[in-house]
Amino acid sequence: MNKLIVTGAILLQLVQPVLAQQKTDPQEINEKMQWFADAKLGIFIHWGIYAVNGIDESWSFHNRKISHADYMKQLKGFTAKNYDPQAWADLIKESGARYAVITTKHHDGVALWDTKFGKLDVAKATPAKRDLLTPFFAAIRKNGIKAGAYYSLLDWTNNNYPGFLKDSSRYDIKKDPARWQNFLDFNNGQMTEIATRFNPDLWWFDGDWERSADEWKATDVRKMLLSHNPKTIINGRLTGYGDYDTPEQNFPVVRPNFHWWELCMTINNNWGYQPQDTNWKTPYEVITIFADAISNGGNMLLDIGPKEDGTIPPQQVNVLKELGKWNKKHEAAIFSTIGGLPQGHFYGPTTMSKDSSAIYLFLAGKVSGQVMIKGLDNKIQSIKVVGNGTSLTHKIVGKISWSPVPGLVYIPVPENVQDEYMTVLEVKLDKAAKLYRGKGGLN
Ligand code: JFZ
Repeated sequence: MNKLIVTGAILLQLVQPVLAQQKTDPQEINEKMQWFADAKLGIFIHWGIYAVNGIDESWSFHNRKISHADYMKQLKGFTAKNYDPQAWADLIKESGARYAVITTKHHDGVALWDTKFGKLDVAKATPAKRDLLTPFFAAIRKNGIKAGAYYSLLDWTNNNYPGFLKDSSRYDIKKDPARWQNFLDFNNGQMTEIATRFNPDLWWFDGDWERSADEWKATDVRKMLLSHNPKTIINGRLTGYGDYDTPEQNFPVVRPNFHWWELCMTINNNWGYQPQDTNWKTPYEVITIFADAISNGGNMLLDIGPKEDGTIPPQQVNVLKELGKWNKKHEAAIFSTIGGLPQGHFYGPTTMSKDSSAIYLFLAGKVSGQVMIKGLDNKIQSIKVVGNGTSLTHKIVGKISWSPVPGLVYIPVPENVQDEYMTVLEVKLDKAAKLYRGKGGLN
């Protein structure tokens, strides 16, 4: 085989499976991760007392924008009085998401369920007066969606946690290991409650950065969660002892080197409800970012921030609904696909069927004229507009009979088949994609 030609199977292997520092049978982990790899879209929910004043979740007191005492006064205003978990689950279903992740406890230490560990939860300390998670997990699962628990390892309110305000610490854990152990017992107690009562399909840890893996006893935490549910998936923010990565700084430019990854993203600039933040991403922006993530083999976890009463801001509802319409129409090109062509073959996002015999081309905005694929060494069986069914023609340009370099594939895209956000074309090949990656000429 020409070394510059790669087949679909090899292409898959080029994506290095980077697993956490754990010894797991690769086949077992592949099986465990399959639903996540196929899911593509998750909805993240940041709901907490910070929605009362509409201020930064936890960070506002940590960064001294508000005193801790005033921050905690928000407890009195957290009512959840219009909370309709079934309506949330229906909206999430409508968005096309296959999983949802809710903040069970943020860095402020306020638990959204009635925990036996400590007094700081919405059942005991707010007018909501009840566990908000049980009905959420039930409604989400009723809709056939996987349910995840966000859990902050660090807890800036707990007196046995060393960190508090940004420039002050309560104690040195080396000098008082018993006090630190006390905190770990508290966290373990809460995590055990979550594992037993809600049995998350996914754990989304956060706040690991203040302590080391050894200090968190990360391997023990992992073991404990897997003993409750061997199939649960753990994100990478357990100081590296997770199953998949959450890339920093949002948008990867080149394909991340991990087998499984997820881009978490807000719809405006904040995770929680903040009425003054009107910097909304448009459906077009969210859809093109989503296409980019799946093109590079990742998922998107799109965040909403409900108000204290449980209503979801209309701008977020609108983005989820528009995204949902687009997802439904283009389902075949999105869910259960794999990351697409490496850069250079097509100027835009692409995905592929699992056997790589179909390539999906994502065309942003309105296309005038034609799109083009380079270096595709296959016969094309058909080209169709996804969700519309129209067959398109193509022309092979510049193929030289004696050269191994494939010709360029030009595809005219008529205006009347185009989607308002992103048009998707399905290019069916004779067999698994064979890509020419050379420099042209004789090789
Ligand atoms: C964390 C939280 O501090 C924040 O409040 C929010 O819950 C968010 C989802 O997660 O913030 C982070 C943590 C890590 C990164 C970015 C934001 N990171 O690694 O880039």
